[in-house]
This record gives sequence, C-alpha cells and structure tokens, in this order.
Amino acid sequence: MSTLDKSEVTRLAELLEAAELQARDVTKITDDYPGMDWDDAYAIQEALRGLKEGRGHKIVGLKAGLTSFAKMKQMGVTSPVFGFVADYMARPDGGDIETSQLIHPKVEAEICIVTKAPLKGPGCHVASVMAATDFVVPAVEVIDSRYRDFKFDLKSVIADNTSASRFVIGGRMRDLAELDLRTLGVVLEKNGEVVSMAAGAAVLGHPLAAVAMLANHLGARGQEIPAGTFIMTGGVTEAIAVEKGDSVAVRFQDLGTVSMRFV
Ligand code: 0L1
Ligand code: MG
Repeated sequence: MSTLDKSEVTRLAELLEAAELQARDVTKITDDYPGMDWDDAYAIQEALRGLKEGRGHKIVGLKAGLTSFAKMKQMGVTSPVFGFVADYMARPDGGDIETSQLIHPKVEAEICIVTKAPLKGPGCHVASVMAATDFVVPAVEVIDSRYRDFKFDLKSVIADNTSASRFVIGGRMRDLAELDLRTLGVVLEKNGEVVSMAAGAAVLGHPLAAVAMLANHLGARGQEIPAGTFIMTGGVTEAIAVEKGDSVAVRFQDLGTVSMRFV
C-alpha cells in the first residue's frame, strides 16, 4: 500500500536528484510526509532510477546498506536497506574523487559479488547465493546522504537511494570457493593510518546473507536479481568521513587493496 500519489512521488524523486546534482543538502522528506510508508519510499527510489535512466545513465549494480552491526549502531537503525548504483558513480581504483560534486562524503569497505545465475526470492538463503555467485570482488563505496548532517530515518534514506554516490571496484576477483567471507579481514586506512577494521562476518553474520535478503526483498515485489549482476553487500565497518586532500586505502585479505584520493 502506498500513501503518496504519483505526482508526489515524482516531485520527491526530483527534489532528491536535484540535491545530488547540485551537491546541496535537504531536510529529510518524512518531516513533510510523516505518514509515508515503505512502498512510498521504494516508489520514490524507483522514480529516481527512472530519472537516471532518462538521462541516459545505466544501472550497473545493486547494493545492500546498513547491513553491519557497526553501521546499524552508527545510524541508529535496525534493518538493512536496498538501492542501486549507476555507471556515472563508478571511479577507477587509485583514481581521484572530486569532492566539489559531493555534500559530506563517507567511505565504507564492501565485499561484493557478481552473480552467474538469477536469484529470486522468497526462500533465498546463503547457500542459494553461493550457488549463484560467479566471483567475489572488493570495493569501496562513497556514500553521500542528501540529508542535512546525515540525519534521516529508514524511509527517507531508502527514497534517497541509500545515500549511493560513488564506488570504486578493486582489480582482483576471486572464486568464492577459495575464500571464507566470514573471516575475511578488512583494514581501512585514511592518510596512511588505520582508522577501522573488521571481518566479513560483521555483515549479518555472512556477507552473502545480505544478497539473500536483497533477493527476498525483490521477490516480494515480483522482481529478481539477474545473472551477471554486481552486488555490494554493505560496509563491514562504520562509515568514515572524508574530505578534500584525504587518501583512502582499504586492504582486503585475499582480495587486494582498493584506493582513491579525494581532490
Ligand atoms: O551503503 C550504505 O550502508 C548506506 C546506507 C544508507 C545510510 C547511510 O547513509 O549511512
Ligand atoms: Mg554501502
């Protein structure tokens, strides 16, 4: 069930997209629409996706967010959220990220997969995801909530495409069978100093549980994850604020290092 009509959904998607493109923050949308429900939130995200496609952008991956206990605690929420990433958000490993295009970026280290078979919920679990995984690849997500001071609730953040902003995929892909994603260690360094570390199990006990939840979430909407989909399972640590001049390197056990500079 939803409470917003189509024109309100479109208007809110346009408002959030304008905030992103102009790099200016807005107050969370539930302040004006306190009765908004989950369907409304995902409908606004869907409308945002339509705006991106209308500009000629391609959706190149799916993401789960707020999947680690550290992030849930940091943001004061109790359940994950799902969104998408588009081609214009991708930056090369070792490359520059332009801060003038962003509001208040933060980085998070993510264990990602690419699927080789479709995944459709309900009933998807970690083993279904294992069977459908082509390979594992490391990435760093740059999140940039369009909401003032990163202050939001879950519905507002879903509408804002889960703060998706930029992402950097590392160069080394590995077979899942060679890895234990639960014990895979991740060390996040900013300007040469270790600022955060965790193991894969920080994400819902097993990072692939985030993919199963995503498949079940889409299944409830009659959708599936197609074969060949890049999926980010969510930050293993809390998100770390960055600014112009910062360098970030994330060392993933068995998966290599992903780095970037904020300019
Ligand atoms: O990818 C994420 O975990 C972001 C989820 C949205 C909440 C946030 O902006 O931290
Ligand atoms: Mg993330």
